[in-house]
Amino acid sequence: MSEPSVFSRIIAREIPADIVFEDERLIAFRDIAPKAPVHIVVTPKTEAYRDVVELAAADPALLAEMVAAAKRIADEQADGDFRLVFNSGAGAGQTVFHVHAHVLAGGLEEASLG
Ligand code: DGP
Repeated sequence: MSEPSVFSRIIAREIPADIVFEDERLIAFRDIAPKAPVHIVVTPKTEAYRDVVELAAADPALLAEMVAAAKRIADEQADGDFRLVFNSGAGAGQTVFHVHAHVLAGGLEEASLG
């Protein structure tokens, strides 16, 4: 068995985090190194999926729950608009191989990707 991921340790309350949402299948907490005024990590409680590609193939309903949670968080913490980022692979900057979404919100107009 490999070590639990840092996110599993947050779920187990072994590492403190500023948790903003939790239900049976998901947890969401403030990123330790925020890249936007609102920067929340949304992650499944299961550590079964490394990245969004594995999650989408295995449990698309859980992926849809993550998107719905992101929208609720953006409604509560900002004006409802948000950017959803899934880093997939080390070459894309993924450092925690327990699938998660970055919800970025609040004053992103200056950092538009388009
Ligand atoms: P990624 O690079 O996509 O794998 O994103 C991992 C994110 O997780 C990164 O933005 C920082 C965040 N993170 C890592 N360790 C902790 C932690 O212990 N607490 C919190 N709140 N966030 C963490």
